Amino acid sequence: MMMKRNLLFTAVTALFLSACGGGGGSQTSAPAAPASDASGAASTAAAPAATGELNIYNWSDYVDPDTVAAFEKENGVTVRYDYYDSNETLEAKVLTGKSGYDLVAPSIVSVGRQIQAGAYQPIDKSQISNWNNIDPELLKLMDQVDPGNQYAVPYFWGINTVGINKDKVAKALGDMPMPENAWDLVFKPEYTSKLKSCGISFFDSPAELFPLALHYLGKDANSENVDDLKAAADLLKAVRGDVKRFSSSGYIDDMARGDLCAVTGYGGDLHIAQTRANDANNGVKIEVMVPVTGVGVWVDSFMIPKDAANVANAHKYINYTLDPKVAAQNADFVSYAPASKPARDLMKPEYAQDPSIFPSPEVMAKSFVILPKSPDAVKQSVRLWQQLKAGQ
Ligand code: SPD
Repeated sequence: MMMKRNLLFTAVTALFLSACGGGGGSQTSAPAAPASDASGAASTAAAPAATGELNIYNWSDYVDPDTVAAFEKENGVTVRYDYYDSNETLEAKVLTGKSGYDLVAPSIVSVGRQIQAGAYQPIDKSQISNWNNIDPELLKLMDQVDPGNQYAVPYFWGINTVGINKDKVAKALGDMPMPENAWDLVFKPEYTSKLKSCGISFFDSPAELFPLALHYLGKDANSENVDDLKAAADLLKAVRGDVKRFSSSGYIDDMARGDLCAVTGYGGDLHIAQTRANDANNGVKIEVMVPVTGVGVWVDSFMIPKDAANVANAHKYINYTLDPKVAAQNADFVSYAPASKPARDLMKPEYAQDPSIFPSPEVMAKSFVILPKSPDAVKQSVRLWQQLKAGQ
């Protein structure tokens, strides 16, 4: 297990060391369920058992509605698109074996376990002509949980970090200067006691929050040691009373409205909050911070559930999202780093060069990949999490 963890870390460091430039921009509206107008263009691809439908279950705020609409139009396929905001929710559905979906997008933390549980069917790479666009470092990283890259096709990767409402934080801190380590804002009582007045939000997921707390304490972010997990829970308990809400997606609009001032969040989602505030012209200035002590890193991949009914369309959609132009437009909307490597150069420059979307090698060297945990460690962290939320 330790060797696997080291390999994962080495691979992710290589990913960021090898990163190169591109550009960015984004839209404001929440990605509503795409129009379901299958306008008919007959598919020309020679795919087996072509159907007219595709059922996707993916993270919220994780696709440009235009990407889906264009796919529907080009392929004569009607897409049903549903959303989740945690790996736990997705896992509960795919492990039943009757998900009702043709495509889902778990994070690296869940991929290995779900493959072993028999939840997925292998990808037919002959149907993914854009396969070679995938960043090889991402494939190397995913190979550690999906040997041979047989089941999972990377979509986006990103970071777990801190976002702030600059003016509200400055006002709440008063004479107190901003900390050098941005994690202090959410994990250190001296700061949280002040920021409580303008609203702190934490991820509503032990799998996201415990690694951040462990890393903050200087421990292995992926530690499964019971004492380490208890220490992380104690850290969180010390600031629990200052936390206004636990949310893994609702914080986006709360931040954009100015109802929260310091949150743990997904990097791209914090950018979406920033864009929504800018578009609303409401004076809310959001900063997506990149703490010098590092961030949590993840990769989300498309996978085809065992019970998928529209397998050919699932392959077509995966292939479509890897097209550099499509991937760049989609990435500009969701503000995450696309798995399609050539897409970065086609993104708007302010995103392609944004260190909170493509972190620097220095930050990456201090960061960690959120890795799979043993069932016992998951049970233990869930137990501690429930106590924390209950205020015990
Ligand atoms: N709104 C899209 C959020 C994507 C989050 N990816 C998963 C991160 C798992 N640690």
